[in-house]
Amino acid sequence: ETQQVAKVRLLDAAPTIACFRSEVLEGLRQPIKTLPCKFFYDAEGSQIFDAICELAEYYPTRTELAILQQAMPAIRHWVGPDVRLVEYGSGASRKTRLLLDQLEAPAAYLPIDISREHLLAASQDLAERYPAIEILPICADYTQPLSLPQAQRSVGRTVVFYPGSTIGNFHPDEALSFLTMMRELCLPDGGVLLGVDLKKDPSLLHAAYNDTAGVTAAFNLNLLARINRELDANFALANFRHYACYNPIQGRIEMHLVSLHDQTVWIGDQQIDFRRGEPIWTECSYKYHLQEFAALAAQAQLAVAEVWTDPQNLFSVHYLRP
Ligand code: AVJ
Repeated sequence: ETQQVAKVRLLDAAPTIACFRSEVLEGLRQPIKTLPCKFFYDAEGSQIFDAICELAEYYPTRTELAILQQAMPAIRHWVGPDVRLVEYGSGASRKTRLLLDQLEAPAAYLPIDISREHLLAASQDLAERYPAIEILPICADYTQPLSLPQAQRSVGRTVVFYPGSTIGNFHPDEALSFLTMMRELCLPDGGVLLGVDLKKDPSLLHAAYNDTAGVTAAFNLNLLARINRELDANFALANFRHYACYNPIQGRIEMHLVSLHDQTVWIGDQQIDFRRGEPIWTECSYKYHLQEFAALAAQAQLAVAEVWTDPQNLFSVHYLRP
């Protein structure tokens, strides 16, 4: 018996080790040490992130899935037939399956993710599940300019899928540029289907980023473990503490790794000094009011065609049009 394994060709533009090293060193040499959150997602980090999505405290994933499920008939109407679906930060592509199952004969799916192994596994799975859809995975840091491959089949409009409230990882000015880029991609008659986490009781937000099982802490600390693995560094993970808090003035979760002591860390031959209590800022996750987000989209010349929320108004899904 022969087993048919669908083959997918990966377009690999992943950041090199040299890029990773220079961005890490640049971040750690700032007066306020920072590390870009995109580097959370190595093979290990992507697995830990998938575990976060299953946590009782982490409401966004299941809430967004439920919203998408409910909104599917309307989404199908907005998106229409023969679409080229482009997804940024596709990860395990779990939410995408809903779309690929229920859209009207989608022609091509282009998942873009920085995490190569994760992307390949998800793409292979999708290629087997959806033989009629052209699957074109791209491994890349999508915060950098990126040209997308042509789909073989002639396709209709381009729709961008950007779930998970990953837009919240950008500062508002960066979010605006990213929205502008997505607008250009979906011109003239496509759209952007995106998830946005909403402002709410800060204790709910606090719990979502400080789960009792410590999975989010492990996700945060994995960044240091990754630097050790890939850049010949010697971070002692026990010397850093996961710290996440909601800043209601900025409207964002801030995630940090706080040095518990005065200490020196080596990254190859580069010395980095930490004071006791000094943070490395690893992530922000902005939360929006619906009107705030609509105003940001409008600045990028995107109009909210329709917006869906859950009954508790925890999370929102927007269909934006140029
Ligand atoms: C991937 C951006 C949606 O900000 O909530 C989860 C990442 N960080 N727990 C978020 C994350 C800590 C997540 N996003």
